[in-house]
Amino acid sequence: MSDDASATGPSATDPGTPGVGGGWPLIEGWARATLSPRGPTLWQTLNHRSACLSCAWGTGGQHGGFRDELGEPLQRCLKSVEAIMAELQPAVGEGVFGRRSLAELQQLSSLEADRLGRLSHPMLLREGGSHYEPIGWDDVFAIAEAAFRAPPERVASYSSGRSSNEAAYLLQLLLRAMGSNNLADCSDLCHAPSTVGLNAVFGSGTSMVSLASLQQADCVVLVGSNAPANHPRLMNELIKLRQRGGTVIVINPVLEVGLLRFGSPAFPLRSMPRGSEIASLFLQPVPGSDTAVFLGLQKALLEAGAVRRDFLAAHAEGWEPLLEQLEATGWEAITATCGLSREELEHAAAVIARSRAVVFAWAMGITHHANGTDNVQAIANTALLSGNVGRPGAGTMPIRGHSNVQGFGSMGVTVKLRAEMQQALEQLLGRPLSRVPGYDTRALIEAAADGRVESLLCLGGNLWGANPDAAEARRALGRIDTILYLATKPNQGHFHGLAARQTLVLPVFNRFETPHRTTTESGNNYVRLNEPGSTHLRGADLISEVAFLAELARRLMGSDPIDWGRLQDPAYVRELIGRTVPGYGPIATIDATREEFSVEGRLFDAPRFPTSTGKARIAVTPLPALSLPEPEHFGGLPAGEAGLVLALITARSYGQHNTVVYKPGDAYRGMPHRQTILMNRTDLRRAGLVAHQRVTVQGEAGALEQVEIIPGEIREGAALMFYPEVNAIMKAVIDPRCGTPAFKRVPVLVRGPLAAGHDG
Ligand SMILES: Nc1nc2c(c(=O)[nH]1)N[C@H]1C(S)=C(S)[C@@H](COP(=O)(O)OP(=O)(O)OC[C@H]3O[C@@H](n4cnc5c(=O)[nH]c(N)nc54)[C@H](O)[C@@H]3O)O[C@H]1N2
Ligand SMILES: Nc1nc2c(c(=O)[nH]1)N[C@H]1C(S)=C(S)[C@@H](COP(=O)(O)OP(=O)(O)OC[C@H]3O[C@@H](n4cnc5c(=O)[nH]c(N)nc54)[C@H](O)[C@@H]3O)O[C@H]1N2
Ligand code: SF4
Ligand SMILES: [Mo]
Repeated sequence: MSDDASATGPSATDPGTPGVGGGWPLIEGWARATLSPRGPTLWQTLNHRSACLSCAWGTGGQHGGFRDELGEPLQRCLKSVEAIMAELQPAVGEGVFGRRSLAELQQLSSLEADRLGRLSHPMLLREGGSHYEPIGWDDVFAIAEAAFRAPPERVASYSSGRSSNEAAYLLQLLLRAMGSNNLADCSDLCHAPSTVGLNAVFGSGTSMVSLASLQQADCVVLVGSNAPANHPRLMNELIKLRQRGGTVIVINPVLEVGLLRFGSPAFPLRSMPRGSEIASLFLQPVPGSDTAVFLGLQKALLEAGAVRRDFLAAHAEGWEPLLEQLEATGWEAITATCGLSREELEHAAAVIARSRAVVFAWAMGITHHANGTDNVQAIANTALLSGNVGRPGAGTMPIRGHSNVQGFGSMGVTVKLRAEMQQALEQLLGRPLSRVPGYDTRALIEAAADGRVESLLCLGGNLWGANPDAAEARRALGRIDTILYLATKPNQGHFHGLAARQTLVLPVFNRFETPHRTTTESGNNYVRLNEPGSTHLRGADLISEVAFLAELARRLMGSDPIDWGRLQDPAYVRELIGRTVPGYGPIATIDATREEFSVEGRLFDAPRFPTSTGKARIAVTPLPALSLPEPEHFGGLPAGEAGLVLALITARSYGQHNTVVYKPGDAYRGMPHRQTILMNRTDLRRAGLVAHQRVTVQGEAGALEQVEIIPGEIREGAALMFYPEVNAIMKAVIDPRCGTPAFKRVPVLVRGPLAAGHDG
């Protein structure tokens, strides 16, 4: 731990790594992009009235490209630029797919696949074919129509949260009208534990904190989030919070440099020169132990007499058994599980207790665990025990991933459809929806592997690359008859995730190019209106996602029971959304009003929740039992080799968006290329390995060779590698409550020749 992080922080990292997150490399990045040949189009796009493509923090829309929902200026980050620049690439060169065989395309790295350029024409790969070949839209629709006439339980979709609300709504309406609930979505691999956990506690599965409310907090507890890389604008809020005297408690096994200090171009004079201090207190727990951390914080609150019993009595139920659990659980059990000291936990609890309004925020470090849903509930319980929900400046705030992933959930792209929306859809369609439970993403892979899926429509994303055990994913997808990939750019999934009979790759407009208006929802429940745009791709044959889905539905169902042809009109789609999606009423008239809005019923200014009693429902969260297998589990250590078993965190570098790599290195963590593993120096000494040695990293599904060891500020017993490459070697335990893989605690054996001079 570093109390007052400035004392121990940056200087402790390897020489050569920056001591500040953000900072001048951001300015250089903007300058490089601006001066490139695509610079003018980049700036046009940045100023276009549409939401940023990249993360769900949300920027842009009707307020203008650079403004947030409060109208504050300068709210775009370099990640936004990276995402736009990738979309502004020229089309994949003419004849590239004709010349390059599938075998060659399969050799491409993620970065190389992305750098092929934008998809511009529909393509088909036939069974046994060696090349993707061009195909016309009429033939595409004929194939798609035939494929989706399969029995409803044998059709499925997968989606990624970049598309619009309108496309998402049509996708689920199409599948549900056909009688299928198989609506797998990237959120199954992401924040599903947040949705399930928060729904269990509060009856609402999203953030209860708006941007305006966050600005009233005097303490933020930031857990399992690398916001400097993945939600850079949140850093501005943390800088402002510190400047008004507030406290930031960071909980993360990795001492991420940008969480210690961050230089933000939004504050050129105050923050850029040396960076602003972010963490007031940094706790480095064992990966996967956050429930223990929060039980420790709750126990410390209880022992300090800081549990708000009056608040609990009035606004919560089920809290008595939790207090009993806290009394019955010894400090020894808590500290042995999470690896933090009692003093550290008591200190952090005291900060929470004396703060006026605390926001608890988290990302994948919390959800990517076998007990991810418990982790979320343990956080929610802590917020309740300390009285930090249901008033401005306080509450629970999952930091969502993709820029419209939350909109997909609101639109009903989920296997856990809320009763209210189910009823509304049944009324709209005039018949009951199927009661057969749908496949979430992991269930989809299993069903496909068993030969139970015939046709799959992928609305964006990279289903192959996002799943653990790449060989298993490839085999599973290979048993599906027909796969349709709607995408803006090629990715490795289009070359490895191939169907048995036919695979189609279909080019779509991205958000700022779509020729009609669309909407998106941010992680803080703010619905943005995106204006129509146009594409720079001359002579390209792109389709809008709404047009594609409405036409497929019309061919399959005509006007039964609704006029699917009319759904080509996005304003009509919005009308239906307004009628059937809870909290979305204002969208029905947004074309006329142009007024963006917060989804109704999500932000709580008073401690009354949408549960049957209006009270929050506290449930006990069990202390996790964490252990790692012995080397023998991986076949043991060969003679002459040193090594050890570690809990591997698989995460994003500073230069990628999910499975799409933009830049190979990660300067902030001192990892110069992607074949690296971040390890603690004590572990290296203990195992007899040395810095920069090339080792084998062996997981339960395979091994990666020649991986360079990078020593760094990561907790003992833990290591970090980059996804998606590492998905080739790992299997993942699944959180049984939501189907999310434990991507952040993967057992691996790290082994290599015993370092000279080490006696084992
Ligand atoms: N630039 C950029 N922006 C993105 C994305 C991107 O790839 N690139 N992806 C988008 C998406 S879909 C998502 S979901 C988000 C992801 O945003 P993040 O969740 O910030 O991304 P990860 O890289 O998965 O990093 C998780 C962090 O959790 C920490 N961690 C790991 N294990 C544990 C643990 O057991 N406990 C705790 N407390 N911490 C832990 C890691 O050290 C790391 O700092 O970002 C979104 N925004
Ligand atoms: N080991 C490990 N695995 C992980 C994770 C991890 O931390 N560790 N993180 C998980 C998480 S949080 C997530 S969210 C998933 C991400 O999984 P996905 O969402 O499936 O993957 P992405 O890489 O975001 O998908 C990128 C592709 O989307 C397409 N695309 C981009 N914009 C558009 C658009 O507007 N429309 C359409 N139709 N297509 C578009 C492009 O073709 C691009 O190549 O990965 C998960 N997998
Ligand atoms: S923080 Fe997220 S939404 Fe805001 S500009 Fe950066 S990538 Fe876009
Ligand atoms: Mo995600």
